[in-house]
Amino acid sequence: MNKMALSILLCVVALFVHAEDGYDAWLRYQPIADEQLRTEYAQYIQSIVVFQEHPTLDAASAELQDALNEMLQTEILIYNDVQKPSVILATVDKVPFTYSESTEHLGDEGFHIFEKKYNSHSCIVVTGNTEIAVLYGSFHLLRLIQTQQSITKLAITEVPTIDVRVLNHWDNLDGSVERGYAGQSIWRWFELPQVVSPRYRDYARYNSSVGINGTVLTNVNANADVLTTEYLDKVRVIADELRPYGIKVYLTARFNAPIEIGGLGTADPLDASVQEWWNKKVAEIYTNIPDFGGFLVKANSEGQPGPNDYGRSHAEGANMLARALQIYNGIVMWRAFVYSNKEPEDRAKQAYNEFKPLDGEFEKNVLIQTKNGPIDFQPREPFHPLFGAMEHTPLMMEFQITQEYLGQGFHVCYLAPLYKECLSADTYARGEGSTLAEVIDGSLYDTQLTGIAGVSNVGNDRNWTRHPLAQANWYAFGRLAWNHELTSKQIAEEWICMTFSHNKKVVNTMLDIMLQSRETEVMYTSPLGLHHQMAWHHHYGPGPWVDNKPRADWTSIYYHNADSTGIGFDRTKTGSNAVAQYYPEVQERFASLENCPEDYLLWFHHVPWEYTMNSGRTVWNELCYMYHTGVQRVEQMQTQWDSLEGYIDEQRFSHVQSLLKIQHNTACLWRDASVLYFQTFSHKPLPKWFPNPTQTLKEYKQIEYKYLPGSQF
Ligand code: GCV
Repeated sequence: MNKMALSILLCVVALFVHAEDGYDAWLRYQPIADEQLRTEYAQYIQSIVVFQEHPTLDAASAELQDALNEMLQTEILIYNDVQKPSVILATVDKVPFTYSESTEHLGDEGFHIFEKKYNSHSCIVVTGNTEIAVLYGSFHLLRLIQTQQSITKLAITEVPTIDVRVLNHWDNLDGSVERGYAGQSIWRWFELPQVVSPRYRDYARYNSSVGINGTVLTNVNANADVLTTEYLDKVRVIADELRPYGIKVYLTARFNAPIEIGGLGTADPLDASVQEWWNKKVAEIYTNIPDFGGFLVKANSEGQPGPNDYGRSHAEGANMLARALQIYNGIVMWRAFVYSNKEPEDRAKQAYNEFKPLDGEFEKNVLIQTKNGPIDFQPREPFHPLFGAMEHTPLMMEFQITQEYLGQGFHVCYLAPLYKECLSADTYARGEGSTLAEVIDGSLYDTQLTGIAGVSNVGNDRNWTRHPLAQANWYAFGRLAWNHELTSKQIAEEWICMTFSHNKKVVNTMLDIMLQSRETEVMYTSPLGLHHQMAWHHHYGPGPWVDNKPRADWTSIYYHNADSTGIGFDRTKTGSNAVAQYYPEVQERFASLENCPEDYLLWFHHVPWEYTMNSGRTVWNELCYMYHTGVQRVEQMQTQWDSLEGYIDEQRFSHVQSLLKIQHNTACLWRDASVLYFQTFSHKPLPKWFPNPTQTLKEYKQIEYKYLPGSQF
């Protein structure tokens, strides 16, 4: 293309490109630029009919109306009856014709969208057994239009694969957010219940549009105050705002709340007065919030109180709360993220050791919420061995959406590939093909209650997630929670079209950046199965030298074990034997030096510096190669992003461009500091192609990040 043609093209593109602050996220209903397509849609959809009065159907019709008015540049009218409707929104029992199909398979949330002749006129029917199913269907219909797909002859049925699809906010009552990188909490506790932020409703819309159906408002490092009458009144108001969008509210329950706010002398779960206290508290909650979802509990972990303090098991603690909630259909999400202070054994083994013996002892409304890997949301971990190991206990997945160890609010790191890698891992629990996805969607063990949680990355930054591309992780979590068979690419593609542009260059460039970004982050932070190498406290920059902390397993040296002979954590029989927690087929693969995937090599093995990798390089050279390639890939991302100038709005373009500079600086720091540090053990020269570090190891070690968002230190 010559220069003239290019500038004309850019001017045309610019006509549709104006400053945007990202607030609208993927529900950014821009006029459809292709006039022919816009006209086709507009001819097809002119009116919406809703026969029933219901807040959720009001929300659905209002969303469709606002969105279509904008996208089609027309005026869509809403009727409660009309001769020739374009879209009918109704639950199956209220559709204005005989609906002969059985809808049992749709359950409470599945929807059916189909074309139907009504009064000799073709219309789109969006239906389901409940109003919320109709809302989900409406968002689906909108997504088809947002991604510019055909809406004629529709015949779509979707049913979510997992029941409980929740965000976990690590938000504190003082407005701070633990590991939150997008500003303060969106919950404005002090102003509630009087002031109701409009963000609550928008938050509900975004969640509902991807099928998220619950939110835990408060941090797992819990504050009992949220259970006081004063705070429950505030929670009630949030619940009222979220309810029309099908979002249930859950709270974190601090285990010794009966002592802290109840005035009791104990929180022993077998004590009758403690049980009575919780029963009354739960009754009070349901009086305020009739559809309250239940409790999320972090107990006996990182200083949180729990049943072990009274010599009781996790099952005894969880069951006490579960019994209090049972009559209201509430649930308990009890976290498996535990590691005891007394046990100096490999931390990766502790959750399995504590929970596996309790299999079958939990009440039916308890889910064991388990992080994807056995340590802690590292850039890459093998899957948690508890998945598949508890046949009689529902396990729910806990993913992290906030990027605690993956560049926080500053790096592009699209997480769908991480989620997919974990969900598709084979546990071999019932022979080959027993994937983690099947464990959590209940199909492997015919589990009745299923769930998935994502630690939220939402804050009160104008664009919700600080990094404009981090919105994609919120979106991807929801889409996968609804349907874990979607691919990372499919999700990214629809997100880009909805959030940025349909322009092929934009879509392809962003796809390339996003799909590689998680691997890139792994390369420059913790390649080849290294883990927990971050700086003390804030978890952002490098700190492979971190030692001498209150617990060995809070240091980095505990995990990399570098010495003059080699590097890595021996988790085979000659070491901690953590491999034994996996089913035999997985065990064999991870335990064998030859068969262990190189991505997990240093997670499971301590290997000599001279060990030869598949590439033919030694471990030392491979490490240098990985760190350096990670940096080069960030440089490549920068070039790719720069090429989008003029194709997307200036505000978000330059925001991402500036953040990529931060990402590049940090990637260089990770590379140079890590390699210089490990060199003190390998005693090997840097490969010739490795750029000269600009500072000494001593200087790198002195770099301190103070006041990083989300770190509280
Ligand atoms: C909420 C890690 C994080 C903590 C977090 C904890 C957890 O240790 O660094 O901030 O606490 O995980 O998941 O409970």
